[in-house]
Parts: sequence; C-alpha cells; structure tokens
Amino acid sequence: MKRVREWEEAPAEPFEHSYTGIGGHAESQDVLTSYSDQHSDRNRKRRKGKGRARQQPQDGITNYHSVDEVPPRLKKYWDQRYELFSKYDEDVWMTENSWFEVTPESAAIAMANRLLSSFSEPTVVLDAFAGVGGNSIQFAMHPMCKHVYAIEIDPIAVECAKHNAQVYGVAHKITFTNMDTFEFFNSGKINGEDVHIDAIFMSPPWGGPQYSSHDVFDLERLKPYPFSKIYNEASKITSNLAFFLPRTSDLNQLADYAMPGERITAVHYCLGYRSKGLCSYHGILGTDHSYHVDDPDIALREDRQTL
Ligand code: MGP
Repeated sequence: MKRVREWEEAPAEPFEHSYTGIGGHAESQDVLTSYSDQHSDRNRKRRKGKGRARQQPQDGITNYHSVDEVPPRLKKYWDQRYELFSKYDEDVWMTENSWFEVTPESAAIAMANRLLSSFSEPTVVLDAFAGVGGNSIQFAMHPMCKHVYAIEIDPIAVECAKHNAQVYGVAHKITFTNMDTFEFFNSGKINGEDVHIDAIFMSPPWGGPQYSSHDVFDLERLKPYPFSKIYNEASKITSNLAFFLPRTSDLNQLADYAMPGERITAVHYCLGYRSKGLCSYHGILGTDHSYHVDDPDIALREDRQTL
C-alpha cells in the first residue's frame, strides 16, 4: 500500500484533514491548508456596526448585544460569535437554532474555496439548507462564484440570511427562496423558473447538538432527513454535491455512495485543532490529483481505525 499521510506544521488558522473514497473504497489523506494569506485578520476584525442604520429584527430573530441577553444553552456559542461571523458586531441576525447550526466563517470560506476551485468557469451554487446564510455569503464572496441560490424552509432564517448578506455586501449575488428544498430537487424550479445549478452545497439539520453522543455517527440518523434521502433527491439535479456532516460521520457509509470511478473526498474542518465537522465532496468536487492509491481496501480498513 502506498498511503499518503503527511502532516505539516499545524497552522494557527483552521485546516483541512481529508479522507478520500474511490469507487466504493476509501483512502486517507491529510491536507493542511492555511487560509491566513487570504483572511489573516478576519477573526480579529471586531468592528462595531457603522455606516448602516440598524434594522429592528422581527420576532424569532436573535440580535444579542451582551452575554446577559443570551439563554444559558446558547452561551457557549455566543463565546464563538466572531468565529461564526467575523462581522457579528455589524448587526448579524441569527435564529436560535442557527447558533449551533451555522458553519463557522473560516470553515465556510475554506469550503467555498474548495468547491469553487473544482470549476474553471464562473459557477452557480445552490446552498440547499441555507439557514442564516453563513455558507451562501462565503460562496457569493468568492471571485469564481457567478451566483448563489439559497433555499431555506424557515422563513425567519431566510430574513436573517437576506439581512446578513447585506451586512457582508453580497446580497446582489444571492437569490434567497423560502421553500422546501426537496421541492426544488424534484422540480428543478425556483420561483417557477428552471434553474441551472453547477454544484449543490448542503449543511442539513443534524438533529441538534445531541448528534455528538454517538462515537460514530450513522448518517441515517440525520434528523429530520436521513442522508440517503438527501443524497438521492439532490442527485436528481447534479452529481456535484457537498455535504457538511458531523465530525464523527461513518466514512464507510459515505464510501458506499461512490460510483465506479468516482472519488469522494471527506474533509475535516478544524478550529483550534478540533474538528467542527466534515464535508464530503462528490462528483467533480471530490477530484484531487495530488495523491495516488495502490490498495484502497487496506486504506479503507485504516480509515475505520482512524474514526
Ligand atoms: P457543536 O458540536 O455543537 O459545537 O457544533 P462545538 O463547540 O464544536 O462542540 P463541543 O464538542 O466543543 O461541544 C460544531 C459545529 O457543527 C457547529 O459550529 C456547526 O457548524 C455544526 N453543527 C452542529 N449542529 C448541531 C449542526 C446541525 O444540526 N446542522 C448543521 N448543518 N451543522 C451543525
């Protein structure tokens, strides 16, 4: 077996750690990427809102300004607010659930970089479970992004996402739609119109923070939609899919989704050396020519041990 497994000196910024599946098997690869060049001062920018009049958020939208306003169960996420949105102080809006569901900003940037670098032309991305917009915003900010369609079933979260896209100055690149994403998967239509999508990004609900009570997370336990349903329905639109999943997700289950000749890459997104979750990349998004597999069966067994 020739197994590529190299660690570089760990960067202070978030990094990627990836496992890769090929044709139903999985290989392991570690990739450390520092984003410090592009976004070095991102988490240090804690500017107060300026230049924009603050809008009054509607019921269901949290707009905490001090820890005293935060319910106890959300306090740990409040402590991470600048990791979630570096512009938090510029009037970012959240729903209660989004405090634990939104992708940390540095991870969302890394995901946008990875997904969009799979294409050589400006790309149309669907963020199929857009929430309050953390991922949609970072896709829209990327120069290779032509347009983002952001679908979200919770109307309050859609209001937050629209508002947050304004805070980040990218609202003009995102079409926000309040609908059931499975309706789109079955119709291919948004607001009654056929839409061309190059890739679909999905950060679905995991069933709340209790996902972490499982040593190895069975992807069929995603609530309310099991992974197989999301994968099968999204595949009707494109095979270029990305899923942000629990860090303990069962890679063997993921490997089962690899079509002959397809490479699935699963990337851990870590802050402070701790994985926040992993993203699996399918179709052309999973392609990575920087390594080689001789014996994927052995690699698969080792991946099981890794988990
Ligand atoms: P976490 O595990 O609840 O927090 O969420 P933390 O602080 O990393 O864990 P702890 O072990 O230190 O307590 C980690 C990250 O997972 C969040 O920032 C979200 O990006 C993501 N995440 C968590 N949940 C519960 C969900 C979810 O239901 N859906 C999605 N899409 N992402 C989630």
